[in-house]
Amino acid sequence: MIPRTAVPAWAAALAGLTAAAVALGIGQLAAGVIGGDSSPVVAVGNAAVDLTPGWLKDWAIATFGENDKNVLLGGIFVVIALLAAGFGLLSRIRVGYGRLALLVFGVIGAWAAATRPDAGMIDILPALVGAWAGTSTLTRLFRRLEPKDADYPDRADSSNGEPSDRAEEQAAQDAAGGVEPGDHPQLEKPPVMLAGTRLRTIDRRRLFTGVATGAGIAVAAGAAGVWIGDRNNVSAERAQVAAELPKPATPLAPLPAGVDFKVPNLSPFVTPNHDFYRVDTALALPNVDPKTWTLKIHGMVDRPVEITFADLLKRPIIEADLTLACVSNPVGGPYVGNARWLGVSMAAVLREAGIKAGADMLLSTSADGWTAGTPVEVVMDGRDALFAFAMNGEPLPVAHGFPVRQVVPGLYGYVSATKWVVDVEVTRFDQARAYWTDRGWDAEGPIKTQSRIDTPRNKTQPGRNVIAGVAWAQTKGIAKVEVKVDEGPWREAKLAEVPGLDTWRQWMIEADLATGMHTLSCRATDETGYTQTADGAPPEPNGATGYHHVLVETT
Ligand SMILES: Nc1nc2c(c(=O)[nH]1)N[C@H]1C(S)=C(S)[C@@H](COP(=O)(O)O)O[C@H]1N2
Ligand SMILES: [Mo]
Repeated sequence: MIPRTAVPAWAAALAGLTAAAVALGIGQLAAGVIGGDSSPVVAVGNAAVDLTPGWLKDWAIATFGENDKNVLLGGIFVVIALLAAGFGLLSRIRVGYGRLALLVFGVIGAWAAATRPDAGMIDILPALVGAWAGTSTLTRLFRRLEPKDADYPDRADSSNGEPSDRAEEQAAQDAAGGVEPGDHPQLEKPPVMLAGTRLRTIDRRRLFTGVATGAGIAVAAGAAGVWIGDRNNVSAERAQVAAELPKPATPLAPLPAGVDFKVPNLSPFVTPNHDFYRVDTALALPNVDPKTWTLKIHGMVDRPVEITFADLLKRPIIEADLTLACVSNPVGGPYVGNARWLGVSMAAVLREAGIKAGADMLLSTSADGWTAGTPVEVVMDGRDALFAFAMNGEPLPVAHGFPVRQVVPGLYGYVSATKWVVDVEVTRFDQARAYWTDRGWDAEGPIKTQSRIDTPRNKTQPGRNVIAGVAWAQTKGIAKVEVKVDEGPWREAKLAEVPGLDTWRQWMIEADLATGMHTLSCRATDETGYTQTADGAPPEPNGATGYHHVLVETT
């Protein structure tokens, strides 16, 4: 049987979209009032991130870089819009179907919100309240869409009518009071829509005022929700930490002037916080209040320890220059940065807890449920592994782990640099698996000796050129960087000074480049005497290798 599709498809789709917009807006408002990160869209997005297979995530990071989250959110909105239009079309058959579809969608949103690691039962409310608002919008809009006018046989006849049918139906509608001639006093010929085999009219003005009202409610509620939600953010707490930032027990000497060649387009030795690369799985940044933050150390320990933020700041404070690198960084890529950190020795805290024999892994967990597995031995070997709370003289930016994160020299971030860290379980590699280990990456991730050309990158002028970049081999130190132009000899670059072994090191060299295309290559040798391998490997499963080559054109 052909459904009674009296409502034109575009109008039904528009009603569906409006209903979904109201659902999202009201959901956002509820999320703002409740607090936390329970916005249904964000929850669905986070669940999508977690359910995404590793290879797809790697592809997204490689393709969209730090924009991957915006692309994902954009994609989620597109999917929601398509579904919403579909729900509208479904409602043409029966409004109840559209309502049901919206409710199911709300339940999925509620499920996504409730299963976030930092969620409580209350976090199901925004999605459910939103779905309820959406279904009621849908019903109202469809009520406005009910055809008030009968067919216009005179028009239909000229196209493809079956006059007798139509006359019958006309009579039926008249009998049911379906004709309200007063509805269109201003129109001689009301808009006529072709729907199914019948011609129908809808009252566009009523529809559009309904849609406009819905859109207004959606925008106002959504904006209010975001505004209220923002009050939960921790910028005030961060400012307070900034005002009381403690001093290190033994402050580092100021950085030597020679750390920075100050060559244009060469990465500065210290990466400003706002330029520091960001890689994480969080769609909405966790807002962790230092006043309620605690860090639990438990598992294979003699005495479980729980530390408050105030306790942490009272411990001996260590200052360290160290370069963080992401395992996803391709050769020549941007996911590496250097900062001066303030923190507390992880080893000291762990010694206090007393690590039991046989434990070889520290499974750290963030406020949003992400995990990293770090070798016990690495953290205890005397390097500056920190529970860090400051970066370049400021409390950690929220995006970089406020109030506390781990940083461990010599390990890629995915096995060590847990942001918003709240829990460390002392365990064993054969008993626990961390977030990325379940997604195709190695359980252990020592940083590989690497070098990168920062300038020139694609075009330059002929003649004398400065070629410059950075190289890193944290905990080992960079001993030598060599540069090659086309098939010329490897020439040793000049190295900048460094404050220690845990940071990257700038290098530069001058070269004469004739007009045309040139391939520049670089390779680093660390203080152990190891020269980075020329063999190319992708980031997965344990870090990219190969020389960085740059093709430049001199014009
Ligand atoms: N909570 C949390 N911490 C995390 C991650 C994450 O996804 N969630 N990503 C890790 C990875 S893969 C890297 S490379 C570093 C990046 O730190 P940054 O964003 O401060 O540069 O954080 C690590 N810490
Ligand atoms: Mo990473």
